[in-house]
Amino acid sequence: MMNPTRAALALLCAAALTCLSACAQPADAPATKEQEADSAALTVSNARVVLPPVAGNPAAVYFDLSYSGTPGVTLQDVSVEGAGMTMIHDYAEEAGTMRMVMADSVPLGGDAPVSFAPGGLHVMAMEPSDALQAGGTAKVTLTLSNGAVTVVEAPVRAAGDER
Ligand SMILES: [Cu+2]
Repeated sequence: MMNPTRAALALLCAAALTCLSACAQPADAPATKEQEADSAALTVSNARVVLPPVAGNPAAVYFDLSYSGTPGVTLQDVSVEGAGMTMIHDYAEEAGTMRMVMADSVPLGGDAPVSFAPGGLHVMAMEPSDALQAGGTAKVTLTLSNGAVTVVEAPVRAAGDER
């Protein structure tokens, strides 16, 4: 179950998105050799989509990333088929309480894996549709700052499942 603090944060999260709807999507363009190489350099493991306890609230997406491509590249955007717009969030301590904050882009590389996990970095996917059902899968698309795109099939979990 989602604890009350987390539920409150999820609500804040939903409220925060109204002013951010102008989020730019990368244009569709043919992949260059470098982008293809960088897609190959990104390994996405343990991806999962966790549905909200209350219908209409954002779903959360977690995964582990390791990256061995061009230095200086960041994770720019994550989209979830069957959900609305997404935001990359992190938690930060502010005046003694943990608050959810925007993480616009996440640096990759340096052989250091990046983990999106409960209580830390996560993707919030707004307005998850009925297409996202616990026990099913969802297509999750990760776009890097150089345009490289990686798509993974992530299992969809119910709110009460292990996150
Ligand atoms: Cu969030």
